[in-house]
Amino acid sequence: MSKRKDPTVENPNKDFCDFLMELANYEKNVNRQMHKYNVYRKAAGVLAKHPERIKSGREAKGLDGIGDKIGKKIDEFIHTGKLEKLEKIRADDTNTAITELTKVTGIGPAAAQKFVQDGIMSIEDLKNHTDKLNHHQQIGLKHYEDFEKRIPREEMIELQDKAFSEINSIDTEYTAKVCGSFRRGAASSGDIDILLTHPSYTSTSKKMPDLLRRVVARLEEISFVTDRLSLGDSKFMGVCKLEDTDDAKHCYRRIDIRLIPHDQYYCALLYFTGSDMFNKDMRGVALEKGFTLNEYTIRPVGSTGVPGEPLPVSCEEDIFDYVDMTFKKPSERNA
Ligand code: 8DG
Ligand code: CA
Ligand code: CA
Repeated sequence: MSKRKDPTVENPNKDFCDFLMELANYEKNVNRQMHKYNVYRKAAGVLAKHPERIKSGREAKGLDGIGDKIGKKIDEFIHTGKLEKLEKIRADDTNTAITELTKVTGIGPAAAQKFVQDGIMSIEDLKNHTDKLNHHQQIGLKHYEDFEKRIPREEMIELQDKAFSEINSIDTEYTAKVCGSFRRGAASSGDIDILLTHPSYTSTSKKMPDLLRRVVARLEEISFVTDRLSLGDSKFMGVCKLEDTDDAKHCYRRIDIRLIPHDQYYCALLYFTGSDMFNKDMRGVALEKGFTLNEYTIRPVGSTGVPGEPLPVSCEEDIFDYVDMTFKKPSERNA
């Protein structure tokens, strides 16, 4: 999951969302309390979608996903313009160091905590201790400034076109799709997420890592992919960049390519289109209706609680049909 939000959407409750996201990230990165992280994130998401300015904690509590504690924080923020809890968090050097270090791709909460124990408190400190970084973290540090920048939609389209024309020139039977926030119509994206599939590769055939490796190798040959962060049988994480010209300099961008078995393509497409909040909600609905849904399959859950065989899926609509939800276009999945 990327660490930025799309800032281009208007939001009358932005200051509330900001402090909730700051608390969310604190819970995730410093305390590793994923449940609290999700509670704050959910509340921020609900407020971000609310079309009017919230005037009290009481009013906020009327919204789905906002309880007593968050209601109180909203009141405190309205009355004092700040939050005592956040002021304390920000005043703690360890907290701020962990928060800063986890902005580097490849540095998670655990690694950040280790660095801080070794006295490495900032991005600047990391630059003086690159020997302590693994390969992924070194590349993350090298492109730290670029990776913090969002990718405008026009550039996403250029990146997509470049990648797809190469993929197609290797084998026209590949299907590739950019998902994530781009598919949801976002004006800017944190990274480029490509799903790749091929009719010869299914969940019952052997693994076919070469289908992914050939693509990565070709994209490297044309200097589109500039670094590898990791390459497995079905997932590539790396760095890409458009060619600079006299009037356009380009940033280094994060790219993920996932090779998906042909019969699992639509479950993967749904999952990797997100948003991850939308996925959580839809998985909840699926469970209520007696199905278990993940990035691979949708399966009925019998009275014993044991999932059955995967159901046939030949488009995203099929999955919505199974769980009795009206179809939502990608642009309507920005929960
Ligand atoms: P962004 O890059 O513009 O910031 O947003 P994004 O495209 O929505 O997020 P992403 O982090 O690139 O993840 C792509 C999709 O993957 C996301 O929309 C939904 C799905 N996804 C989840 N949970 C998770 C998760 O824990 N990690 C990752 N990497 N992806 C997840 O539903
Ligand atoms: Ca993305
Ligand atoms: Ca991604």
